[in-house]
Amino acid sequence: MSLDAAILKALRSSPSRGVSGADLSQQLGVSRAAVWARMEELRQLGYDISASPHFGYKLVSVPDVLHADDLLSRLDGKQVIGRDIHVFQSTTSTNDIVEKMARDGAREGVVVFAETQTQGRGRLGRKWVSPPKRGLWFSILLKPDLRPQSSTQITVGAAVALTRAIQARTSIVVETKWPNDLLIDGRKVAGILTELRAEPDKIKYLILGIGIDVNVRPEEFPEEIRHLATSLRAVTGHQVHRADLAEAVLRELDQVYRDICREDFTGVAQEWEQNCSTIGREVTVTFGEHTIHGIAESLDFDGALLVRSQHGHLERILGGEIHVLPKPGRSKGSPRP
Ligand code: BT5
Repeated sequence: MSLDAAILKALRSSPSRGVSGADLSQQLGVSRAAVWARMEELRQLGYDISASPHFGYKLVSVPDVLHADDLLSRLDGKQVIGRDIHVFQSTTSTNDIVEKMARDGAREGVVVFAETQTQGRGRLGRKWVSPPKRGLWFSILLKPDLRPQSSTQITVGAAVALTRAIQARTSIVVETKWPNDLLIDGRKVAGILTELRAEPDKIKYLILGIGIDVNVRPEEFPEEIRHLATSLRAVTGHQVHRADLAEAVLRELDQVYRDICREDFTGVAQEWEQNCSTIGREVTVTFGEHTIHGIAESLDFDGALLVRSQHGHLERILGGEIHVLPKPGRSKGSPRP
């Protein structure tokens, strides 16, 4: 852990009493002058750190910036997801950076955030809009011991983790749409992009890319998606602290990932089904030229969506475009019962 991360961790562990320069210097094995110099640097970055002869140093407030040392200092050091964190001011796509790290042999669990992306992407070559400093745009390298067909478990697990973290930090209950959308009142607030390198029966590595619209203002979405997208700020009416949310998201992702690696996907699937706007609904699934129409019944053991087709067959859906049809209701002119 870097010196900045160790200092922030020590300050967080004693929020009311503060920590003296002498204690910090002893704890961290550096001089008091070195501690003082790091405090100055952190203040330059916007961290409000008070200092008094009586109480020592105290962390008063944290800026709304993403800072790798700050994020690392919030985690317990035993987690897989977030054992190494990088923050870029701008990238093409965080998935590209992680892909390169994976090819260079990085360990699983590394997380790359960017304050903005110039070529953020969704599935099937679609664009992902990433306005600077308004969201959490990040990717994680994972090496799960799963068959490629089961990678949907990771996407579904990520949706569960995001749902928990968003609810904990904002009290908003988001809906999930299989496999990768998080919605509020039918508008998309987050998306998940899972990209893999695999051998026929084993995942070599998987890149989990996540975009959360935290403080995006409606006018910052391009016109063509304004009616489809929303942000946590737009819904709550106030700014949401991105580093606090990032901390909650990383903790929940780590928890869910451990469950999946322990082959305990059932609990994750049940939680997903509770928040899901797809199960029980009439859906159309399109793969290229091919379309299936039916009722989404449940999730299979590996995360596939089970759809009962018009012809009564149970179809396992692992990809494609899913469209949830509106619930049947009375049309305007229909008589009241
Ligand atoms: C997704 O694709 O929802 C996956 C999005 C993953 C984004 C993250 S950000 C970090 C990492 N690095 C990347 O380059 N990507 C990942 P899909 O289901 O294909 O949805 C894409 C569609 O969502 C677009 O065609 C737009 O209609 C809409 N969209 C684009 N930007 C959006 C935004 N910021 N918020 C809500 N909707 C958006």
